[in-house]
Amino acid sequence: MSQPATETPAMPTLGRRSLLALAGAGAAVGVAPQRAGAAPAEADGPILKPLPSDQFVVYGTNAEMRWDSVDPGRFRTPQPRLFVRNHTRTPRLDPHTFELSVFGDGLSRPRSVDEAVSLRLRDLRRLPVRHVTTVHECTGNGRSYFGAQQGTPASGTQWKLGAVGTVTWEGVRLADVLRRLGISRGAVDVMATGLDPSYVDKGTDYGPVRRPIPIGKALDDALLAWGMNGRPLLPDHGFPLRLVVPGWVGIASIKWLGSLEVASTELTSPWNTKWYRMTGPDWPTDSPPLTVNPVRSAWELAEGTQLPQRGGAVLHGRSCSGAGRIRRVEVSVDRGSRWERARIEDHRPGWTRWSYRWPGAAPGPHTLLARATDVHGRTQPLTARFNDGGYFFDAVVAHPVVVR
Ligand SMILES: Nc1nc2c(c(=O)[nH]1)N[C@H]1C(S)=C(S)[C@@H](COP(=O)(O)O)O[C@H]1N2
Ligand SMILES: [Mo]
Repeated sequence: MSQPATETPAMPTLGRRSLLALAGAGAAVGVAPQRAGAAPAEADGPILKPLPSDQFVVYGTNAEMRWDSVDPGRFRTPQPRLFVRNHTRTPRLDPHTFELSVFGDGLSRPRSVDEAVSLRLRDLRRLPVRHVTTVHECTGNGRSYFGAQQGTPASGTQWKLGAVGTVTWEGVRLADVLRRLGISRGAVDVMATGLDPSYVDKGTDYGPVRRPIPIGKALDDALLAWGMNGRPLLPDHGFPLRLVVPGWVGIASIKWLGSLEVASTELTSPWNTKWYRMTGPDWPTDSPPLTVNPVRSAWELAEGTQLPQRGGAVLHGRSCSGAGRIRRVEVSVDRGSRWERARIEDHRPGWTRWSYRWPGAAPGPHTLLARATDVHGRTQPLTARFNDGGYFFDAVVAHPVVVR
């Protein structure tokens, strides 16, 4: 696809079988959710796609995109270049036997796990197909700057700013699936559970990666996606099916989606009680689970890039917000005394590319600052509020350059 259509409904062509499956009747009912569909092959690493060192920085089971490898002319992040965040490892799943189980007491006809409706990919593909462009970003993006810039390191993957991308997903609206199955008026939460191996940390087995979202978000714009940028999902990004929760913390978008529980009560998992909430001395003990991503900005430059004494070079960067588009980007080359407007290059869903004409400077070390503001007036502070998990580092990052 050449243009990122935000919403491209195709004609609904519901065959009889899928109507039956999506109505929860007939042979599709009564199959219990299956745990991990395939054991990882011995030789597999935690990430299956190639991670060339000029494009990625690898941290164990995770890998971030190098901003200096981004092509300024390309709006979307190619799937092979998108960051990967795996709690354990990428499973190899068979799309032909793949089934998504849907159950819970929030369905209009409540179903136990044993009575779950099983949906095949072909059942889902009969619903209206949507293409949605989103910024896909990890909650911990920028975490390393809690230490590097604020002197208060937070434990967890020491991402710089590359745990983000903009992609166009292909799939069906979760609302279309749930409405056809029938949801009760009392539905509260939808728990999405992955088929990757259980997450074990310091001797504790937390079970499979899973996190609930409120029914309102589920019915608003959540997608069940099988494609990215016109291709099937790569295994690392959730093949054959993942949840996509636009604008929200990356953890909400559960990969390798094995089951959905629609519940009439609030659901919890360690991923919304223990992690992905603000905790620490500065936060109340009952801080809610994190949802909408903050505003962040990055330069498409390596740290320590050489810039010319004489001005004129055009520098590029991108900014994004989980809440909507970016309205304004300001740049400072004098550590924040003066801010100038960057030139905004995109007015479409996803992140915003911008450019700035380097004015030139005396030889020596210098710092570039970029600060974005979204359409809701949310902007980037100079200091991010510390939290134990190192989430939501949204402060302006001081990008070092050298003039010679
Ligand atoms: N099943 C499962 N889903 C998951 C994860 C995971 O480890 N397992 N990681 C989450 C996190 S923390 C993020 S940021 C995104 C990363 O998606 P990506 O690897 O496709 O970029 O997936 C989320 N969904
Ligand atoms: Mo994440």
